[in-house]
Amino acid sequence: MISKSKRIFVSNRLPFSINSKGDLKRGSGGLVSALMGVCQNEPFAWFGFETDASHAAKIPEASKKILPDLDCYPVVLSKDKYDKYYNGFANDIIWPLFHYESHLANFNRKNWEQYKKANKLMAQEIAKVATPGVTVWIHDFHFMTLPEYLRELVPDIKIGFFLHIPFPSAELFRQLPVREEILRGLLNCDLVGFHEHSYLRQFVVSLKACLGVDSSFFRAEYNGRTTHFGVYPISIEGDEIKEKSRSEAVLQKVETYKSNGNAPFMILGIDRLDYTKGLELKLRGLQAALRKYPEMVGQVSLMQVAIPTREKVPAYMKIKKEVDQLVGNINGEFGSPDYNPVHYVFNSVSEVELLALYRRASSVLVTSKRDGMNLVAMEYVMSQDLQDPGVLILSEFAGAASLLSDALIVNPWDVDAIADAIYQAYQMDLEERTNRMEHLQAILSRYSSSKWARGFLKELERVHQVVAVTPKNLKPQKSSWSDEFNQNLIKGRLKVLVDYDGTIVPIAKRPEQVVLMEETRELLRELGQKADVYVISGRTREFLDAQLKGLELGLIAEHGAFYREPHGSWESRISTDVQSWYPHVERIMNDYSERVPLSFVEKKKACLVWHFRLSPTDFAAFQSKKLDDELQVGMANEPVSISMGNKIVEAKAVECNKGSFVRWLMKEKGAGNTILCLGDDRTDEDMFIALGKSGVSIKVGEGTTAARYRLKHQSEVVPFLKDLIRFVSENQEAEVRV
Ligand code: GDG
Repeated sequence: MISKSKRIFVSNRLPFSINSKGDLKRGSGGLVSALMGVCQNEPFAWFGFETDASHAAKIPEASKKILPDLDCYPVVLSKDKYDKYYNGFANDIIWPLFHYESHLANFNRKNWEQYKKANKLMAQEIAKVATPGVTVWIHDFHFMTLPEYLRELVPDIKIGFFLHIPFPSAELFRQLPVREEILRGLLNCDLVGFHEHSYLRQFVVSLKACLGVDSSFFRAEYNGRTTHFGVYPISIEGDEIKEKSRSEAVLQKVETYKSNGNAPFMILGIDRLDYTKGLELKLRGLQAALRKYPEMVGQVSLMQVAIPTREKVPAYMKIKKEVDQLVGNINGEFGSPDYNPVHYVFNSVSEVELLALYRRASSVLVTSKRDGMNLVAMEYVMSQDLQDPGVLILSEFAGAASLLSDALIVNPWDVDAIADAIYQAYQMDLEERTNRMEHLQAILSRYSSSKWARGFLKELERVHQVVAVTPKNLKPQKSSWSDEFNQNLIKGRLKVLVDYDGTIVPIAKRPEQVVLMEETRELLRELGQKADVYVISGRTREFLDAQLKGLELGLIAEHGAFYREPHGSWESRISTDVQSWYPHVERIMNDYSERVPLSFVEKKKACLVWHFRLSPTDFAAFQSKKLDDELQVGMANEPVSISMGNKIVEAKAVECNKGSFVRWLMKEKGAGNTILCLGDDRTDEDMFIALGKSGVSIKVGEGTTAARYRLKHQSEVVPFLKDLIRFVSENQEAEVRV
């Protein structure tokens, strides 16, 4: 069994494999180093597929000898099944579609079925050993349905997912026949992470377009649970690369590269021979550069290492053919007996060779058409000698471009722009090269891949604690709150604070249309005879007076700004100057009402609310964020708090806060009396937080909350009030008997 303290990582392959000679081999990818780095001195487990059962049997023990803290769990999948899941769906559908090459994505339902089966198998294997509370971090597009299967089998675990490739434009994603299943799978996570903001933005738009799920940039609520989103650009272990690239073996190798006939200004390309990497654009760029700037002929060459990949797939065969031809053309056009413009290596290289090439190269040229991040660019930066650094030329379509802004950023589709960037790099003086490289190294020195992994895991722990919403605790927990009362009996006279809209009355499309049901009115009357009942609302005094006429209740209007006891008169709790901000906010909100159809401003004494419930959703949601931003900035020094609620933006005097009212009540009248708060929206959260553990807080409805108990739906409020009345009566009778 894997205990709570152990983390589980899941990726397509394990960090170790057995090679043809039967030796254990450590994976060389960035992910392996990042996760290994985070787990030093901590026990952890790693799940991945293995197609050879005899290799699978050896890996756990063999890997222990190298990393005693690691438990490897190879999950055996036959070659045929692996091929359908991995090549047939992940690589043939998701990879091209997510890299904007949708014409190469050929959907085949059998492969999709096998993808799901492979994901299910992985879930079953993890479930065999995962104990509740454990953290599972799933990596990449091979496992987009795994979170759902895993959540079903072990509900109470923390699930994180990181996508290493781009998330495409929602317009493209919508082409995927199984788009809903993929998104639903991911919404079973506690945290979903991306390399870049634009990927997250497209994901959020896709949630709306495909599932109709409204979400902020930061989280979405779906099926009673909250999934958080974040942007976590991966990095490399910069210090490690720095050190290794200065090792004796590497420096020796650099010398051999200096004398092997490459031109003085050697440009380097390190890419898998994948159609996403834009190798043909790179070659065309070089060709254009040599034509446009003839002084570079003989002085500038390209060393292109193209790592063979998926050689039998037609799209890969096609790109290989095109690259072969272009290399031939360029060498034919510009080559001479002592000058080879393109040195083309169709093979992988050793780590020492790779680092030596980085050290030798005057420039690295990355022309990816789309690339989740691109670690090659980062490795090049960290291996540079600041005494005489090279120049990084980087495609604006690689995620790394958003971090490495001191590179020469190019649009790889613009062949002339590549040519100009090569020329600029060729001519760049030492001072500029050093300045740029210093900045780039400073960025990567502060941000390593193990920091990336730690950051993600920390956030996963945090959001899971905050959310704590599982289908289990969404059920009404009446027994729990009454248990609590049983233990304490009710101390003193029970004080009940109930919110109005969404709590004792259902939410109505237009705020003026709400009606208090006769049954609820009677229950409030009855409860008011046995306890001190307060209705606490954002509504005006006039509204509450009119709606709750004839009932012996305390009333709190405008979120705590005004207060009256059952037979008393209204008292103001506002001590700051409302006029300093009110007219300005009113003017700004009026502007937005004119701009956004069907939106309107609700005016109260100490509070202004812009409503957009009836307006065109996307447009109004965007405008609401702008309004919120404008008011936050403009009113920063005024005694007003600005917040966004359910289809509203609200500006309230600082005293208009249900939490500060609860604190006041606890201090003035709470001593020795039990307090219960019931509410449904964000403003009620202030009450729950203020009450903390010293009372009973109950959230009505789904979503993240600081309350300690929950009623699943507004319709459960009436039965709850009945229970409460019965409970208070029984308690009072028991007290009398005592
Ligand atoms: C995916 C995303 C994202 C390459 N050839 C050799 C070799 N390599 C190493 C490089 C680098 C890694 O492989 C390649 O990483 P990339 O980031 O460039 O690309 P993908 O493999 O496509 O990775 C990508 C990444 O996930 C991480 O999230 O950045 O966008 O597509 O570390 O050095 N290493 C050796 N010999 C080679 O011939 N030794």
